[in-house]
Amino acid sequence: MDDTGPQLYTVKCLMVGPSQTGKTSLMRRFADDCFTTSPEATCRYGYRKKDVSVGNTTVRMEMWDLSGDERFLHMSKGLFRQAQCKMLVYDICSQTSFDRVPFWLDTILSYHATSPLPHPYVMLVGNKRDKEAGREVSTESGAAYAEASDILFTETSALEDISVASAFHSLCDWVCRDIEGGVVEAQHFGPQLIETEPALNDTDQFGNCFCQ
Ligand SMILES: Nc1nc2c(ncn2[C@@H]2O[C@H](COP(=O)(O)OP(=O)(O)O)[C@@H](O)[C@H]2O)c(=O)[nH]1
Ligand SMILES: [Mg+2]
Repeated sequence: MDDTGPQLYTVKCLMVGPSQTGKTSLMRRFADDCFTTSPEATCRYGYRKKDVSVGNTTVRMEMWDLSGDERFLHMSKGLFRQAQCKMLVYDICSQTSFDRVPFWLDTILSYHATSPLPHPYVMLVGNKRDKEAGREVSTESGAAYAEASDILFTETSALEDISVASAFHSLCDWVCRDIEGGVVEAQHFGPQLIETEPALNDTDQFGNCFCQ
């Protein structure tokens, strides 16, 4: 029995991917258990947090929701560097959004190149699974891409609350498994990070609000 009591890790999870795929909706469904048909467009980023239990461990998941507008990606360097996990979201009813997945994964990997972590901890998410009639991307295509890229995969519906919590939980499980297995040092998820906001560098300052 561990006499230090329950562990508490902080995991920052970046919501990335093209616009209109449901990043904000997934975050809100998970954190607030709500859904709106017309969420406000994401200006630069949004933020939520939620505690997740993994065995005797509590993971405080901080979700940072990025704008999907690729033109403003360079403003989010600090968030890419600090977030240990990423949820890469496309819309199963939009082949165009799936076609941008490699771009977003390359971006994640380029920031990960200088990270001390062994993995970029990415979950590929095909959202809007409730709209089967409009499906343009097969489940097999999503799964095959994820397997070839060594990342997790699931399909979700923020609208109908399908597999949303389990997607976030899977990322937490992956991190906790790696900490327990000695694959990654716990200090990267340490309690000292609790309540901290990302230290934004010069290019990360708000300035204008880039709504899309
Ligand atoms: N049918 C359906 N619509 C969704 C789902 N998730 C999001 N939407 C809708 O898709 C649009 C874009 O969602 P939003 O969360 O703003 O996407 P973001 O730009 O990636 O943050 C909004 O009209 C949402 O109501 C879903 O799971 N199913
Ligand atoms: Mg958004």
